[in-house]
Amino acid sequence: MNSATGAKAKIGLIGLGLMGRPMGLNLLKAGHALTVWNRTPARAEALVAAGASQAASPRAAAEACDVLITIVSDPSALQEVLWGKDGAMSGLRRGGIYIDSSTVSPALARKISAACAERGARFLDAPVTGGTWGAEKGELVFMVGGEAATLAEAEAVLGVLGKKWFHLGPNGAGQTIKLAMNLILALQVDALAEALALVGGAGIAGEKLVEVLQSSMARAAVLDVKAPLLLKGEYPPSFPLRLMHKDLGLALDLANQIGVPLPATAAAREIYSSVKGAAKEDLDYAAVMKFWKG
Ligand code: NA7
Repeated sequence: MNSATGAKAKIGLIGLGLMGRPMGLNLLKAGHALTVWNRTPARAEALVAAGASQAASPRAAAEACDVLITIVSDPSALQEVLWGKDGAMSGLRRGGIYIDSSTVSPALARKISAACAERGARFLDAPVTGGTWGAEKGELVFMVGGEAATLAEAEAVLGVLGKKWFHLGPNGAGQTIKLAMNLILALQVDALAEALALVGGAGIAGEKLVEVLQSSMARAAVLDVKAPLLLKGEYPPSFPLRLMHKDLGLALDLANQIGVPLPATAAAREIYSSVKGAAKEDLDYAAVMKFWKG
């Protein structure tokens, strides 16, 4: 099959960080021809060893593919790869599909959508949840904004990277839902850290609290994944705190634009800011516990 999104579709992947690298490996395992580009070229080594081609620029990566995927840190990184020197936007093919899985602002997603339309390319904002674990297992969940017909064509590729996708509305809708979801995750972990600080301060082992929570209405998947990290005080980055901090900022910017107050998010962001400012290394967002425990 050699359609834009068929089993042998040519894929371009820009951004080979914690998420992009395992996603690229899954695309190769599924038999897709893969062209990659990363700002730090050495990070492409594992993928090139597994059969990917390394493009000389974002533009060259876009030119070489039917479906382009980007997954870079933040809005400025994405603007750089799209509109910077030899940017990907100038290489997008007429009729091609471009999927951005970075978490950025809904406004940027709409700006990209308009630029793609001018080139005759189709765009999906498709941020993900599932972290590095989901990226490695091919079990990411995509929150998609864009045309339903474009999503239908992209499903063969999304199905290699994830198990579920939700069509949420026009371009920008995927990013809006992603920011709302991350706001909840940030507050959940912040609340857990705060409660553990209270319990610890009262001389009771944090494990006791977690044990009870697991049998209560406060039970949540985030407890299974993050409570052990908070209890041990070890925070290897799965979803880095710097990125959660960025997402809280994006949620607050959006709230400001549309006039919705987010008081709990604003308070939590200050706490994440404080930990981020003091951190000397890249830590998971579970490190919000350091606000209380240093
Ligand atoms: P990482 O592991 O921090 O990786 C970020 C990627 O973004 C990595 O490939 C970076 O390249 C790239 N990046 C960062 N800034 C730039 C600029 N200015 N230009 C080009 N490329 C850049 O993040 P994750 O993989 O965990 O997450 C990616 C996205 O998914 C993010 O939006 C999350 O919120 C969700 P580098 O290797 O540093 O040269």
